[in-house]
Amino acid sequence: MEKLIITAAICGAEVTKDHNPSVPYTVSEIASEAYEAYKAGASIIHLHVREDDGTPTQSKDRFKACIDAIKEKCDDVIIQPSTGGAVGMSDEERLQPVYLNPEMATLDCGTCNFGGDDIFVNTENTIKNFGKQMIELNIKPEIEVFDKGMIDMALRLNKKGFIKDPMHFNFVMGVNGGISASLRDLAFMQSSIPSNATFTVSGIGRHQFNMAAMAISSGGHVRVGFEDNVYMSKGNPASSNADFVKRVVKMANEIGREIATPAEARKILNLEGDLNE
Ligand code: KMH
Ligand code: ZN
Repeated sequence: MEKLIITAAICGAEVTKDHNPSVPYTVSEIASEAYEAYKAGASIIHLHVREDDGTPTQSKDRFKACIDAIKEKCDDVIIQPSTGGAVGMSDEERLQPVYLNPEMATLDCGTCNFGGDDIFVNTENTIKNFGKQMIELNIKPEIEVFDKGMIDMALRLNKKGFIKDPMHFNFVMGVNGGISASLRDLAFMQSSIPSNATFTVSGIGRHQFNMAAMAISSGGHVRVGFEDNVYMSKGNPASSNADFVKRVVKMANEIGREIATPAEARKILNLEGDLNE
């Protein structure tokens, strides 16, 4: 099996310090959480940014400040800004970090209920527009899918030239409104992507570690972090994103799957050179 790429989703847009006081907001908190996760074994930082008071923002300047601060501590880590932002943001707002020319960025491939009255909206035209911009800017999309139909959308847009091969997916499993977090559904998702595609699994909430175990043993990659979960176990809050990463490293070590460095992750994900060649 190829080495395991661990992505740390260090703060997300919806989780707050009320959920866990260690959720980072400020530039220095974000840089420090990213660095600790990197030292623990994460090769990708999935990045959302906040104002100092915790308000989610897609401001290009704030992304630049956070990316610069992370790169100062660990310049080889892969930074993957979110283009999902927070529920309710406009497409223009959401797209801002791609103009900083990151190596990767997320490309959410469908609309999903997000609990209560929240709907995370991604119309077909939004996805096409985001995909096109990423091709023009030579950014590798991490295709975020919250349900199986979103894989089918990505495959259609791949055929139409809005997403390049080889595709890299993130199966987000266990969102209230998306596909459930189960072995059956992971097998369904995995068998629905092309054989040259790679995938990461993000298990939401209490599903984080059991889905990580399934991803590790099925040849997938793993995302963990406060964006997806704030607890190590029921009632036991994590003290940092690095806690989650360390546990995934331990799980992988136990079954003999090695951890990818950022350089190895770049090879596995085909990030080097011109993605359009
Ligand atoms: N915060 C969600 C609305 C992404 O990063 O691309 C969207 C999200 C997906 O987290
Ligand atoms: Zn995100």
